[in-house]
Amino acid sequence: MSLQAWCNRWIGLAVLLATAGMAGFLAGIVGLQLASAGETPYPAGLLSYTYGEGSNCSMGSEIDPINLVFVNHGYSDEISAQAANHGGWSHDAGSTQLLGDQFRCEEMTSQAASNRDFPLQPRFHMRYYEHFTGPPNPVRRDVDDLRSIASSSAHHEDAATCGHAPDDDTEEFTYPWATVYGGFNRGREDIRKNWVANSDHVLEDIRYWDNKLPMEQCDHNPPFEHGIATGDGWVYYIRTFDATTDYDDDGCKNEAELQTVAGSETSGGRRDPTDPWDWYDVNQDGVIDLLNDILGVIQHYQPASGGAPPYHIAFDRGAFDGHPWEMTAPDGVIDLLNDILGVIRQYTPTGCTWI
Ligand SMILES: [Ca+2]
Ligand SMILES: [Ca+2]
Ligand SMILES: [Ca+2]
Ligand SMILES: [Ca+2]
Repeated sequence: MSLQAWCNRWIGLAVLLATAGMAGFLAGIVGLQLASAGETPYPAGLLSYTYGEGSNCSMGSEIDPINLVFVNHGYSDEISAQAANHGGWSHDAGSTQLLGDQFRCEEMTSQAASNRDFPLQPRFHMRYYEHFTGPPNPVRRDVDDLRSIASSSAHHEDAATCGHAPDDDTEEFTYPWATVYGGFNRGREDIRKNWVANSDHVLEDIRYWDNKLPMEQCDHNPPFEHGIATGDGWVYYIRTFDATTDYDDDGCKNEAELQTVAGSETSGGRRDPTDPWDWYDVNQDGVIDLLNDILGVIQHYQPASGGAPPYHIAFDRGAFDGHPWEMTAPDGVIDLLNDILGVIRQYTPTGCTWI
């Protein structure tokens, strides 16, 4: 078979392993625990390495393993801002690399590194790539960004005489949740420390991608310098929502909408933070109550298009599609079945809350 076909088969196998039960078995070996499955943000076809410029993302030109995936709000400007806020990774200098999926082989979107003022000192560094996965949101452009995913290769590296070189596998780094070896794994753990343990981002999943080719670094000079860095094949999926933001402007904040436990729908959960119609809060004050919301819809009862009283889109929803709170976009009439009963079904006087 051709090199390309062989490469595609290998990539397919890697993706398959990443999504299969292999993860649970291998978790014990490296001492990491697989997180609860939940939603599946893994985009089919996402490659598991970065590649050298001009390489066509082909087998044999791998450079760094992907070890992070930012989900839900993996927009490069946002990642850059978060990297600067959490750990001071504010320097965007470094060589470019490529990443592909089944459709593309493209240059990375951006990068971030620590130690901005001392570029010859050891530093953390990551490159990242946007993958837009969802359909455009017809309501708000910025909400589209919530549907984006970014994959990233993070590492810690020294400034060697030959250039930057990730810590080699002889170096051990201990975190409260794991001990890891080498600069690639250290970089990933530092993101977890800065973004999750010391901040409010969420480690949504840990998956095994099996991307652990030993990478020879420029300072590889045996027997004096080991110079080999190897990723351990594990990828952290980090949800980058800001808990205090209400992206879809429906009156319920992201973290509340993202609750998944049965029963959490009574506090705004099991909803979509990109869907402005699934929280029937007509004045967006965080509660769905009798006075403003239910009576508000009743007062705007207008079962025929163009009839009195005055129509306003805030009081209107379409029929629900799935759970009673999963209402579709306004349909131009405010009637009994969809709208008045719809808001009554979502009565939540205690408001949109989460723990
Ligand atoms: Ca919201
Ligand atoms: Ca919503
Ligand atoms: Ca309200
Ligand atoms: Ca309606």
